[in-house]
Amino acid sequence: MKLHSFFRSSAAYRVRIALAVKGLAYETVAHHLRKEEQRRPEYRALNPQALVPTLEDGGHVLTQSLAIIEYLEEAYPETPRLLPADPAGRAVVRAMSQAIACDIHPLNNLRVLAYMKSAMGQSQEATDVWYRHWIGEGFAALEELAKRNSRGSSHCFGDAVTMADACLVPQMYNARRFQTDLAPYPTLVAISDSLERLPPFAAASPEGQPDAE
Ligand SMILES: N[C@@H](CCC(=O)N[C@@H](CS)C(=O)NCC(=O)O)C(=O)O
Repeated sequence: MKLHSFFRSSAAYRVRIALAVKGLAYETVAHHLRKEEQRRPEYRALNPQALVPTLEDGGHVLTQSLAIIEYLEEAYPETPRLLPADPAGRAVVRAMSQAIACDIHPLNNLRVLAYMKSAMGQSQEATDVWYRHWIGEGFAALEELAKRNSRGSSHCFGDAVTMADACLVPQMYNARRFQTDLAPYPTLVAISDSLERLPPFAAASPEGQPDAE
């Protein structure tokens, strides 16, 4: 398996967590996003969106982090599960994952921030305010969902690692990187702190990647 990644990409970080939890070995192919290596024609041929991650597995070329995680779940059913067994539980975990991957993250992606600065003439300060605003909106709702669904404040849902946890930790990393005030989200902070101590999450961290700076 090959994972096209960038150490600081939170979408790639989600997939790295899923691979590590499942114990699946892979090779990292790094694309430096600030150097726009993801826009090279060779990479676009693999992923027409020119975004990381992309997973290559046995002739399959897969894009979109949540789709990749669901693929791993189905293609490697003997590995630890990241979705609960019951349909309602699966729907809740998918909803929490999507609250991050579909509602927070796309508003704060590198290309969105770059567009705000270059085409819309916004300052770095204004884009930082924007960044923190959308994390705050999303985390406020997730805090409530986590309070309802976590058992013991160590996982987003129940008491086992799920796809929602693989989404929360990278988003928390971004929130901290942009100095977001996390005081209103004590449940999310407690869950993320506890998850970050687990070996698969530590192995997937940006600092542990071969392309880390
Ligand atoms: N929805 C996609 C988002 C992927 C994405 O936005 N990746 C970012 C890094 S976190 C990227 O490649 N950005 C490059 C760019 O904005 O040019 C997923 O979940 O995989």
